[in-house]
Amino acid sequence: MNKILIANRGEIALRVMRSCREMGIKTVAVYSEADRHSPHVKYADEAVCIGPPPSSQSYLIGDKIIEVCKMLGVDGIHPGYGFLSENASFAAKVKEAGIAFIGPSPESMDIMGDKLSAKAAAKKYNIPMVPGTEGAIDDIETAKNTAIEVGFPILVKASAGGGGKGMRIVERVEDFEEQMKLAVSEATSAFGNGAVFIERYVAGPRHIEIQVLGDTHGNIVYLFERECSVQRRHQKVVEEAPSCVLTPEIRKAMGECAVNVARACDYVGAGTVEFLLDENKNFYFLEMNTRLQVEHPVTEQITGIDLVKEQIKVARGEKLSFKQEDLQIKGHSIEVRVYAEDPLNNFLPDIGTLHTYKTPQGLGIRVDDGFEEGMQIPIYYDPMIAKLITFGKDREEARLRMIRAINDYHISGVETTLPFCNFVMQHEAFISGNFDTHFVKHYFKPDSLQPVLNEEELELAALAASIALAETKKEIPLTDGLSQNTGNWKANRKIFLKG
Ligand code: MV4
Repeated sequence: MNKILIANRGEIALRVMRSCREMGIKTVAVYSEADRHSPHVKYADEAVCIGPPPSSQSYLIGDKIIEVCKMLGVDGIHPGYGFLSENASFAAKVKEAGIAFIGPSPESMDIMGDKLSAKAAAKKYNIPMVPGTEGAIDDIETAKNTAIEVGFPILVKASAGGGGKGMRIVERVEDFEEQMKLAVSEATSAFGNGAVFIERYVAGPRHIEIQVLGDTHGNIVYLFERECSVQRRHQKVVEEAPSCVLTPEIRKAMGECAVNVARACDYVGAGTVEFLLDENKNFYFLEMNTRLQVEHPVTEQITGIDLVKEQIKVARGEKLSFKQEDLQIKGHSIEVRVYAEDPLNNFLPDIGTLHTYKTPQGLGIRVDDGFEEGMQIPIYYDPMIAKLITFGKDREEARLRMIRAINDYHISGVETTLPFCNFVMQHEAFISGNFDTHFVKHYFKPDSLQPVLNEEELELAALAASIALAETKKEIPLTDGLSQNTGNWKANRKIFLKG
């Protein structure tokens, strides 16, 4: 493979290109008119504009991207995540054009793209799954009986959904019929497929996913887990590896199940198998994501494996160069997603210009970003500015390093989720590891971001303020410690008077 086109933008396009360059492979960027000056365009060996800013007119036009490949003699396409990455018909067209799709086969994508067919495939390998209906519901009365059997509350899920889309909790049998019908009509309009099924609702679960990697020779390994429980409305906020709740035995059992799920669809390339872990540490297979995920860097940090390089080697038909026994977890890694969103304003996207943009540096810090100082954040795409990743010998070192890195990250011009990430890092539940998917809902209120002082601290602060005032005869600015992320958090607290 001599030339790879990256059918994506931003940080992931850059991240893929870096691995290509290390492998001596030429890179081609595609970009929309909104991304003309983006780092991924500058970094690539060649770059082609494929259309206007909306992704429906650029990054999602598979045929145009294939045309570019033919024009420039490209022999592989890396889809990144999002956009065309899980589009089986695009993968098939790429293959037909004689170009390698750096990802799984269209058949694997089809099986795993539908939750019911994914569960049916997994069932052959005795993978633990949440009790519920086996196929799509076609008869309300039968479904109601199943719901009574598994016990309320239950979840109605759309088979074509995923990532939380098309899910409904039903608390009482009286509500079942109405909620079911609503779920079917929602699924029909959102996915063009009204198939829904039932599962028992697992309350307060942890979301743990396993990274897998398969080659074209039938070898599949697992690269351990990522803990992704800290999320807000199905949007992951913090991810880490390893999870602090898995024992070596559960890790091995989950890893082997994940490999079997991959085997169930003859998986090739990098993929992720999602599980729920309940309070008693029982795990249940949920779905498989057939792409490289946003949070893949934490796995790279703890295993030392470049997942993009492995994807490319597998796409070239090479055998995996390591076996399961060769893999081990070294250290701990945490990732936070830095979004241009305002945590004080219900995480509303805050688009604008990055007037200041200084990234943290030093041992154990990795920043995967796709922006530079002075750039505008386009309104057309996901508002993620960067992924901030730390690595340490253990969880506490990675966590303290993350707090340091967040404080060394200077962004002005847009509000970001950095203060929110800092809140998570300092929260007792995160520190102890005792949290689940309801972390944000349970603990976060916009007030949490304002450093509130206790009585004694307030008196001291007032005293300090009066002394300072007397000395300088200048007003001391009250800071909420949030509007700017300059300097360290503690120093930034200065004085905050409630009310
Ligand atoms: C569940 C569940 C509880 N019980 N299934 C949401 C995303 C999708 N992948 C599956 N999801 C869930 N499925 C049963 N039977 C709770 C969730 C869920 C969740 C899962 C992972 C991460 C965050 C979540 C937030 C809310 C609900």
